[in-house]
Amino acid sequence: MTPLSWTELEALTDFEVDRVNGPTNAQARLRLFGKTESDVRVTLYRDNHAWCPYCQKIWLWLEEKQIPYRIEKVTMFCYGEKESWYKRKVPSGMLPAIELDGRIITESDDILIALERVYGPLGLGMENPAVIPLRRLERLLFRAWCTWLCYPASSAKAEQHNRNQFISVVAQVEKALASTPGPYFLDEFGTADVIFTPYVERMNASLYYYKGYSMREENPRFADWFAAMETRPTYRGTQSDFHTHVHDLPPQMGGCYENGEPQMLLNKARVDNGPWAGLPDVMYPEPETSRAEALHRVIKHHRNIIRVNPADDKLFDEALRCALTLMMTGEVCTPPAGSDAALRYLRDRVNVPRDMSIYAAKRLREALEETAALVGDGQGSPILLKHRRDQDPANFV
Ligand SMILES: N[C@@H](CCC(=O)N[C@@H](CS)C(=O)NCC(=O)O)C(=O)O
Repeated sequence: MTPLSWTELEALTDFEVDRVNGPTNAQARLRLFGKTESDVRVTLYRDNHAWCPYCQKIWLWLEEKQIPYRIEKVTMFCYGEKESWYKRKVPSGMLPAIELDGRIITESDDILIALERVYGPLGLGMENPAVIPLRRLERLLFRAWCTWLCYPASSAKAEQHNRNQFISVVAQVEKALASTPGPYFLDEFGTADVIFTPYVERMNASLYYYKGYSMREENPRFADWFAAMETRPTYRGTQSDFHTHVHDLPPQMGGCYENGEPQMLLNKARVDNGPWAGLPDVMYPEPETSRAEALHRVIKHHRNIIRVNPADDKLFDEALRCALTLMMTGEVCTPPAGSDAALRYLRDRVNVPRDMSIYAAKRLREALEETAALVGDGQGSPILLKHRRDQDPANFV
């Protein structure tokens, strides 16, 4: 069959969310939580793609506390040129930063402490004696993760040693989680949970893909904690997927090293080529709106999506509509010959939560892959490891 036109596709989605007052989302520039603009005292400077872990920490905290705030997006060095207006505010160019009543504050921990002074803590606060050892444990886990993931192991023995080191710190995390009756780090959800969130999300993704180790599936307390986090609409709005993280981390971390083991190779193939359903990056049930959301987001940006794709515009326009037609109607529609690489180029560049939420992205990647497979096994240009200037936001304006 011939693919639906853009107008016909548009009629198949009524997905719309209130970016300002509705659920947590990566596209908002202003968050009010039902209050007015005159209540805004905070601006959060965070990266365009929601790749920066320390930004996620502040973002999640503001969402949990429902503090009215503005969002200004800034480019990270790994994917483009840092904005000169930002360097005037923050000469190092580092993210995140906030402007609170006109005062610039950097360093995520200092930002949370400053916010607590104005708005009160989230559960137990940063300097609470119960939270301080958990903050230390988070850094210990972070270092063990970096040592395993971000340096080449000199031998199989060294690789095993780094793995054991990491697993021994995870055991301490399991113990901390087991010491409270609920799923969270302390009796009530709070700052400590927010602090662990960004990197454990990245550990879960990167160790699955580069080391064949499924943190979420091998650690029951951690699994319960993750499941509890996923009940929170705030976390769902900031949550990324395996595909996004395994490809955003190498340029940020200066490299991620595969161990080449059989399980690792299987995991890697699955994250890159699908099937994406059932990966342990998300476990809450799929919302009914996931396809409509994916369609809505692609339609909104389709001109740029087509323009930045290396393929011929007309060819890719038709191929993309074939994939969207399949996603929405289940009707198989063969794309033009030679469009397989172009479809997979997009499959590899869908980003969560920047572009859409986790299940929407799984549906879109799946439709792009199934459509590409009808005409060939051509791959898009490889995702780069040293930088990601293919993602320069300037190309998407
Ligand atoms: N200690 C800082 C670390 C912040 C940090 O490392 N930020 C990275 C991004 S995750 C950054 O801004 N790098 C500069 C860039 O990538 O442009 C904090 O906690 O805020």
